[in-house]
Amino acid sequence: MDIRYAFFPGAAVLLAGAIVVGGGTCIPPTVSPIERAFAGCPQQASTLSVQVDGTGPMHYQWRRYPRTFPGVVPIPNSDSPTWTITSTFLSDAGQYDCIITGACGSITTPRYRLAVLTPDRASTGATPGSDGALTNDDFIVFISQFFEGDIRADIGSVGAEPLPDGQLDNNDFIVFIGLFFEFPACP
Ligand SMILES: [Ca+2]
Repeated sequence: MDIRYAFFPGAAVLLAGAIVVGGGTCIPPTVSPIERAFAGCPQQASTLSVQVDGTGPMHYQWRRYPRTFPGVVPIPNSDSPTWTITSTFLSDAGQYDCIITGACGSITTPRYRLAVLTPDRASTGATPGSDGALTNDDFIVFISQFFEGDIRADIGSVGAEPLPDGQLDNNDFIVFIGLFFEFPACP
């Protein structure tokens, strides 16, 4: 008697939930715009963000694609539509995405690019790594990054905009030269 009494209220709750979903009111997450690029300045905060529509609550998992090895690495404590690097270094340049899970599905964004707008890429002897000074060594390291297809050299897009576009071309050189001669300015 007691067991049967307890069972029916539970069944009623499940049925009510199914009606809401079947009624078309629950919308899977979508992101807009699809493609996004970001740029950060050295030792300043950089923020990546995603704009989502759909039925919440929404949960977010940002991920990073490491530059030096294959695979994708989840970023801890990143359950937010924005993810901020509190102090940005050249090593943060690269590709990121975000898995968004809503009430009725999940979506993974395309890879977003983050450029770090620093001309300080070398120390004495053209050794990679910043040293707070701007010299010929920084040109040498930037040029070698460029010709090696290193994602850290992708700092310019069409019109010499200081944003990464996945291409290594003249725009990256123009942005680098601008950063070099205006050091320490960063847009
Ligand atoms: Ca570029």
